[in-house]
Amino acid sequence: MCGIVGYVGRQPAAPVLVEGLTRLEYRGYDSAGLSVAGPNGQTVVRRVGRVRELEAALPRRLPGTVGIGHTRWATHGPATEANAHPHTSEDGRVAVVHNGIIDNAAALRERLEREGVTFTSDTDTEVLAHLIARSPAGDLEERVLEALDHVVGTYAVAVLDTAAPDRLVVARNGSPLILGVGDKEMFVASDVAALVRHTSSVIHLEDGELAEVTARGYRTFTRETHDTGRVPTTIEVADEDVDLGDHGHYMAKEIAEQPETVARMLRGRLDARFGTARLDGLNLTPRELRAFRRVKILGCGSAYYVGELGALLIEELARIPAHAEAASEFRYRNPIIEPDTLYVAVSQSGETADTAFAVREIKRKGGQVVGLVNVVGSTIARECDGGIYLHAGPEIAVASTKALTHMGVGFALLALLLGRVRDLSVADGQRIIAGLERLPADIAAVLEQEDAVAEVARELAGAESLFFIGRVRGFPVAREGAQKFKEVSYRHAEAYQTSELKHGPLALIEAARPTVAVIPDDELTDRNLAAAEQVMARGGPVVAVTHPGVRLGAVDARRIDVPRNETELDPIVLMVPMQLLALHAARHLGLDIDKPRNLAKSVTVE
Ligand code: HGA
Repeated sequence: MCGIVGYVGRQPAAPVLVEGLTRLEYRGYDSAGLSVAGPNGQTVVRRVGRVRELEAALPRRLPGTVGIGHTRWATHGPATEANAHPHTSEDGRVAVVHNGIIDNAAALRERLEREGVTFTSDTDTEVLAHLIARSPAGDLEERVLEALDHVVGTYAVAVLDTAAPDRLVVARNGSPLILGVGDKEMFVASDVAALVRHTSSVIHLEDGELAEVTARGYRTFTRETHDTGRVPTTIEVADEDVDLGDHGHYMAKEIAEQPETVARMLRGRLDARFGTARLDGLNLTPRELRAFRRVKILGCGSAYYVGELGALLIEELARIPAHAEAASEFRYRNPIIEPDTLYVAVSQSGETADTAFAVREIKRKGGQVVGLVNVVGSTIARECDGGIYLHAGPEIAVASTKALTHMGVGFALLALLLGRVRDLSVADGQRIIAGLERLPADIAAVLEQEDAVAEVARELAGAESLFFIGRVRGFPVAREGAQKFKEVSYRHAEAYQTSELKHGPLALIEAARPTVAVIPDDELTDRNLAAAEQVMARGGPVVAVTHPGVRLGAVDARRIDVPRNETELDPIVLMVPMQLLALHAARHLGLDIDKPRNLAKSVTVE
């Protein structure tokens, strides 16, 4: 999704903006641009394509110390230079960068055109530049406020006006925006990744909040309050967390980090004596936890699939009916919100617009919602009543890996806690805790087989189309396996319940269409083996993602073995080879692993 950076200070702004935009590249974008205010007005440069192409196009001398920059992910109008941000007013005085969608842009454009304004882009954003430039209000802060009064929609905006060249005015409504406080310099960004090199002192703006930012500091305000008096907090993201190191790709780095990050996530959260989890951030007492009669999980894409895994874990350990639904569907269907249901919103970034909307709808109807979120201080994390931070560290690759594993662990902790306030015995709780403690080593054991998995991945990369199958707890693993594979290798990959194979898709099985079958060592192994045999009998190649104890017998499959954990936790480990299959298939095909085409990291628009 789009990224915003801004700078006001003592250094030339352009290199700071370019560096910040490079840090936001992981979010996915189609074009980039920046504007720097100098003694003779501002210089706007925009390019379709990568930030390095923008950098190459910059004039050699660009000494201004105030500027804004943007990476665009088009929603209104194609990816062209004219549509790239910043957008400027007709006299070139006001420049605007914007993330989000202005819902009433068409009506505003029509009105402005009637008043004689000539538009130079197809974007919704451009109306803002004209509205601010034409506002009858006084100084820049007031003109931005006045212009935003006409606007319906979501935005994070940063505005530069050469009539007030010592400042930026920024505003947030529904899209994240953060101020970074430096020494006689200030930064603005839509994502902390763009700030970490410069400062750890940040302010997350709230919806409806604006800020005036100069080299000397900042003032935050709203339409009603002259000064909301926000004070900075300290973020813990270190510079090296967002550096690639020796890894060829962020996806590879993030997969490799998992043993360490999972161990970190578990620290302090396991109570071995009482066989339960410590999740103070949920803000729920045992009595409140006991009162829930249902759990409803909401997430999008992979977070939804891990949510399905979470629902199974909760049903198995706590015996409470639990169900996952795509938040992107839930929000559009006037959902029934029940007071005795615990709602769980799952999102890596905490900014997923569809999930955030679902959270608001639940709260509007009086429901109780907790978050499973990675990014501390993000919108969903702040709007939920409580939650479990995933502590996976920054995830840069568009295709999520470690954050999903952490979501699986988060659900296991939640299921354990819900189980222990009901009928799960201490002994069973302790068994799950021992399993959780083994997870880092089990994941490390899967990663040790990377070369062998890569070989299988190269074979699979040759197929135009594949099936991923799994049964019960194996099905979310298959769904996520197919999702990851299609996201980064662009191969058609379809997930099916193993049990449903004979009810339709078997018709498609042939030598050119391999099947990746999840076959854990559990009470369903025989059923899964029988299905794999049916695939092979029709000439379909099979890759079994399985446990060492499973005897494939007549099934002549390639096998990938993962260590056995506790049955309920096995799916978390089984997801790891799926990540490696996708990574290595994409590597073999020479694709842009960290930034798959058409996809963006945090989907902050509808
Ligand atoms: N609507 C604007 C910005 C799009 C955006 O925020 N994408 O993530 C445009 O189309 O330029």
